[in-house]
Amino acid sequence: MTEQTAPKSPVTTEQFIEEIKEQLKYNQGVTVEQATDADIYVASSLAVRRHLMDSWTTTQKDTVEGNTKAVGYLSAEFLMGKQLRNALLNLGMLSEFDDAVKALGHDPQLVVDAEYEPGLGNGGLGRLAACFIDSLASLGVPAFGYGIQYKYGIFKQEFDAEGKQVERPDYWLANEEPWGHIDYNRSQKVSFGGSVVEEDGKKVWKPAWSVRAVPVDYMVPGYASGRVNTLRLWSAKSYDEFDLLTFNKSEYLDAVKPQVEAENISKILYPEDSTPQGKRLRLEQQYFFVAASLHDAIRVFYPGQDKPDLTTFPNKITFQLNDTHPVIGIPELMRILIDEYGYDWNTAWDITTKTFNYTCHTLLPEALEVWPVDLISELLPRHMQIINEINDHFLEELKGLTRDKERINRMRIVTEGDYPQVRMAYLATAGGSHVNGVAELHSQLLKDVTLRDFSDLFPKKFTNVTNGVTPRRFIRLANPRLSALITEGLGTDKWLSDLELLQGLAPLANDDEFVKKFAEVKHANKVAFANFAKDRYGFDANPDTMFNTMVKRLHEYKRQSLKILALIARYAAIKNGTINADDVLPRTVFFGAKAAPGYYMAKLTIQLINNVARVVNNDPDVKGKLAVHFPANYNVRLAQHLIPATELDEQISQAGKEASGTGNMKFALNGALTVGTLDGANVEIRERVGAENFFLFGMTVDEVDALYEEGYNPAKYYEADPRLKMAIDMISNGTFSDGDRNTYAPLVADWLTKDYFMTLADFTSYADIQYQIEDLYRNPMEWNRKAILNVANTGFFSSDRSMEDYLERIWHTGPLA
Ligand code: TH1
Repeated sequence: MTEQTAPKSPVTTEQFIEEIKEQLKYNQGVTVEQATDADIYVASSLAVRRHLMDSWTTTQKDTVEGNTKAVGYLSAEFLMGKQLRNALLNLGMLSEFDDAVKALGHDPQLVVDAEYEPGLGNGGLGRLAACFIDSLASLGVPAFGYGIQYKYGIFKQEFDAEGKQVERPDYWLANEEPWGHIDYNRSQKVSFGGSVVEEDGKKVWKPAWSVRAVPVDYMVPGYASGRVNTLRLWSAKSYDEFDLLTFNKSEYLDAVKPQVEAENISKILYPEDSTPQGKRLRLEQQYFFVAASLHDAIRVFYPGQDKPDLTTFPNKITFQLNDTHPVIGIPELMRILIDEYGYDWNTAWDITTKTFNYTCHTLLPEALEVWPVDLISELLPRHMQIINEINDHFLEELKGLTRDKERINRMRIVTEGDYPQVRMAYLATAGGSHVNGVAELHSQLLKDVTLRDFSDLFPKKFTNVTNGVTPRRFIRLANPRLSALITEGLGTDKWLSDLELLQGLAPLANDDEFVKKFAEVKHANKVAFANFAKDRYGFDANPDTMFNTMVKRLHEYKRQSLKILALIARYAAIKNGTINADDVLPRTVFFGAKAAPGYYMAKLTIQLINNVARVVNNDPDVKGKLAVHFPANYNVRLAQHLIPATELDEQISQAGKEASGTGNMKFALNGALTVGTLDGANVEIRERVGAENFFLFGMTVDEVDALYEEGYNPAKYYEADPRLKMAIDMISNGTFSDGDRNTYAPLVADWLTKDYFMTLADFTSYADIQYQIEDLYRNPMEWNRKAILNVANTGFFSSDRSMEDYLERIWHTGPLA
């Protein structure tokens, strides 16, 4: 990326005040005196949006008229976070905003807080999509994000009196939302069901029902690039054509039923992360947004053309399939080309395979989507025919490549048997040009295990692009103190658009003055977080203790239970005097995690964490030594507050299970040290920051495999380490359930008999490395030197770099001229 200095504000503070006043008057219809923080928020957002408008229209025009291929990022999730401050940063208006808002008698922080965070994603996958479109705009690459404007985003998490997770609906659109622009005039018709008939020797799909996909456009402003791309999220509306036949029979409610149900398609985000929910509505959602997006791209790139030459389509736009969720786009493009535009099979297949690429984000076999043939046939009968034909052609192709019949059989896109299924990852691999994993280790395991047959026969298709995160949101906005220190240390702010410049900080790790300033920044962030936590959640966190954080979705493979077991062991050791109270390094542990509403073990783990927190925080014996806090409803906003205040980050999944992780990158870039396993992007982070600046523990992928092979017996580990035995016994005997021995029995039984993710096997090395961590922490200068080296050496993990890798290895395109 070409380095940029911070952009210059297009307005003075005085001008901006006038613009806000004008919006207050003509949009909200309130006077300055009447205006609430929320009014100021809406008015200033609308004013900021106007400043983006010119760049937005020129970017769209250049995208269509220029000869640079655009990128279409198809994703069921975009976890954007709040928009206002990001737009201000990218326009260079942060300080003008602060001053204008103050002049109008409001607190800028409260105005920014009035924005309601859209939660249109579950976790890493959705946040990655948001980072990627930010980076594409910042690089000046023409791009569209395509997804769904869910009416209800990820549920709002609360905890009840027993510490159990309660899910509340997140009706984010109940608030005035100034960023999305609904464009009824660019809507698309998406059809479902019905049957396929033969007419003049051609197959013709006669659908049973249709919905109207209405685009809601969000501007995606680049940082200092002068470019503004589009995130187009589809919302489902019904057509007002009644089924008059039914209506005449005076069954009004039956007549409107299909209309009412049509709008359900974009009503709710599925709250499962890394596990699919093979539900009909989910497939409807997938087809809905993908079909609308493909037709939209044809409309955009061939304006007003009845018979466009779609053999040029792959030169206009390349579509990235974000996991398997949009893979139904492959048969849909085939259908469009053959049925709607009359191309023959081979031409259509050539266009389609050139158009799509597929990113796989997981290794868990249960997370690879498969759809029953029966369901697809019912919902999308023409697509099922096309998928069968793709499968037939593909099997023919394979026969030309190998004589190994078993292998060919394993690679079937459509399985055989009584309940045949379509494997979407296989369809994506066959129907696109490239397949990539999201970290080196993950891409390797994809080739060696998950998609091995494919990589053996099509080795050139496979590549890696390691994930990244945007430094604008996750350093500059989240951590202004560190940002200022980095700029001071480097003597430039160009690092925000060329994050490898952070390497220039490495020598400063030996400069005691700089190290002290760095320590002061971290401490100030801890104080700020403690104040925020007190204000927002009502708990006291002592900034003079080590801040140790584990935030991510709750999943057994991520092993929050390893953390909680070690924490209980530590609690017991202090209480029983096994360790001398004076030798205990005071620590405050923060958890943040949502569990899928139907994921029983994950929800029970949440309850356990909350109750450990309750017991520990109320025990005078450990007061000042150990505290545990679990703020509810972890989201992008909380991440932006907590990450900069964290000193020790936990990335402790079982090796071979976390595809990448992106939290790990955000923490390292904000100067936290990581305790972690050799999993996902941890491997690359450790390589870059140096083994001596990373707390490594636990089994490797090979050791994990060997142990499964040998026969894993978790009870052996329970017997072998008295700390572990003590922790589990305390859970069983009711220490964290008011004496009730049954509450956590399912967790305990699982640990002692199954423990699929080998939490117990990694316990000892995890508990042992804590001594090393605490020894280092007792030497603040040494700790902070290592933290600075983490910042200095993780510039690679900018999503700008990820985008450059995609451009070079997969998309073969670049910035607009
Ligand atoms: C996550 C991966 O678990 C994580 O390791 C990775 O960093 C992130 O994607 C971004 O690449 C995934 N999220 C989902 C969500 C669904 C299905 C599969 C995955 S993998 C719904």
